[in-house]
Amino acid sequence: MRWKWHVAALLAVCGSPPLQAAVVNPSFETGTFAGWAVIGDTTVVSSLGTAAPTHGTKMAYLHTIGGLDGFAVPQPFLEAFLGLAPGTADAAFGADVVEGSIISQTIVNAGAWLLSFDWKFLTDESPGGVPFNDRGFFALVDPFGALAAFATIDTLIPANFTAGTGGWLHQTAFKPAGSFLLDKTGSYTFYVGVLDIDDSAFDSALLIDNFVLSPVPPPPPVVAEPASLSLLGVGVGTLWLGRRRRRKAA
Ligand SMILES: [Ca+2]
Ligand SMILES: [Ca+2]
Repeated sequence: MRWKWHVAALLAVCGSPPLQAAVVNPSFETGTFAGWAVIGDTTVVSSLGTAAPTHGTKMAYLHTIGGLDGFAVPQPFLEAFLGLAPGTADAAFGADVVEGSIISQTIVNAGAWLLSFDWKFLTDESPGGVPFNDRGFFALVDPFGALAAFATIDTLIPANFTAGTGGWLHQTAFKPAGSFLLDKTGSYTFYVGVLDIDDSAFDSALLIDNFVLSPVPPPPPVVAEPASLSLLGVGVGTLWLGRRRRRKAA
């Protein structure tokens, strides 16, 4: 998938989120979207039915309905927010994007870091249904405007779902979305959102929490292979026996 991202255009459209060397408000514990750019219907909650934050006491809640702090917005507004050229969201997502809600943040990167977070997808669509494959998505855009990582959580696999909560018919587990590499120097922008696909008759939602930037772990230390260890053991044993013999002979 090749997306044409225009981060500069994005910043012009939705205002410039502050640049920072870490994720600001990474677990939504302020109870707000401080540090984030948002579009659509987004809010911060302490719980949703039986669903609880995976870190702290707050989490982000995005959905494709209207009525909380705003309304899910149609495709042209999503494209502007994402820095996509008008009319290109369908090609970018490989589906008929109808409406949605997205949050975003920009990080100034130096060195090599892994970005991770948790998400839970909830839907009134029937899991396994095609079309109407609503989805949550994550997109990471590197300092050169290229798509560096992309992940989705969607309705395609019924086995991923249990009975829903918080007024939703179906839900996935609240699980890690993955670890995404930032290894170029400069500004990365990442987006997490939920999209209504094909129509707006049945809605979907996304719970998001616990953004963490971790240093890329160093390569594991080189350990001697078992064969080498046994050879070393033989050598030490021989040496010890040799000394013993010499001492006895003396
Ligand atoms: Ca939290
Ligand atoms: Ca839908």
